Amino acid sequence: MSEIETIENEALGAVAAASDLAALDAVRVAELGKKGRISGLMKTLGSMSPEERQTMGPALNGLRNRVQEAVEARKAELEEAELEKRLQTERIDMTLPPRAIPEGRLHPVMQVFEEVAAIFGDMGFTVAEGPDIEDDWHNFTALNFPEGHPARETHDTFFFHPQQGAAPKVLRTHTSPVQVRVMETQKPPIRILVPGRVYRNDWDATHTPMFHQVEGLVIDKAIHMGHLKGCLIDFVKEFFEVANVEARFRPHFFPFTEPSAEMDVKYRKVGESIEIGEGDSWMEILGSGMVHPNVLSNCGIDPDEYQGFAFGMGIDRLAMLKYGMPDLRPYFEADAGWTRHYGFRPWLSPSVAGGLS
Ligand code: 2NM
Repeated sequence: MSEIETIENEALGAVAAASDLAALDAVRVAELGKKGRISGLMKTLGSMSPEERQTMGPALNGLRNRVQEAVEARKAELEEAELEKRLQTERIDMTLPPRAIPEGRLHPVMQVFEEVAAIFGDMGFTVAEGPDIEDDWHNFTALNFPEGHPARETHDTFFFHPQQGAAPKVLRTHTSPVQVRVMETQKPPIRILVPGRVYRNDWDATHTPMFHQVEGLVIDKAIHMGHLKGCLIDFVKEFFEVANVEARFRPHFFPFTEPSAEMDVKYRKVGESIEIGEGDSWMEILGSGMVHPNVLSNCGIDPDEYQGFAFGMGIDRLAMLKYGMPDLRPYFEADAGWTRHYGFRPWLSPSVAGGLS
């Protein structure tokens, strides 16, 4: 047997014997690699006589090609076997029940949005929304904050860089601009509820620069303070799930309502927790009033034909009160432990008839 035949038998034997891809690659390197045996033989062609090269050249090329083909074929075989093995061992039985999977929770603020919307929804309100970035008209001027009026300063407004000639855009400081947009485009009767994020440049133990509000607006021909009181007292009873709520309406000032009133409710402390409705102390929970005639005319509604009431409340503190959360700061820290503890199961939509929480 010639040397070439011996090498070929040995090489093909080693290829056939390789039992996995790593072993096969070791054979390939030993024979065909830069320093491999067959590659070494190929290098000797240069120093042969032309006659010798004429026979050895094709012989060595043939050897190299046959070994290369054997390696490729074996590689395909081993890869196929490896895939088959993985398909067997990694097979999943889709009929098995799932293992415990991590479950997302609804943030208490979103839960309270849904609860408030359910209560007012039952009274015939629909939810309206609008942009977080507002212009000066919708956030201030239309709402009876005159230009240069000190009431504008009390809002700690975040301003955008002004565009040429125009008053700077703002991050809305309340959701009232949405009421303006609705009044500008819809004919009364209007009965809307406006939940949303609002922004003020204020950051301490009880204030965050972004917080959540719900405001409401009712406009019709003969709406009066009695409707305002009845509606809001009913709301507080439903929200805190108590039969009795003692409330008082205390005169206040807002540029967009006249008269304006803050609503206080009685409460008592029981140990660490707070019970709303009755007790020996008053707590302020929302602001309200009869929509100012200037606001109505600014929005294209005739104040001699229509009037209405509006109200607004901070949702973050309401959520703390209802669900006994002692601290506002974890609201925005995305701590999974906190959300597991205080969060709500998604998809269980609150309703007045079916239960709020
Ligand atoms: C409040 C308190 C009182 C209010 C007024 C209006 C509008 F657009 F109709 F003029 N929207 N919201 C309002 C009234 C908001 O928040 C404490």
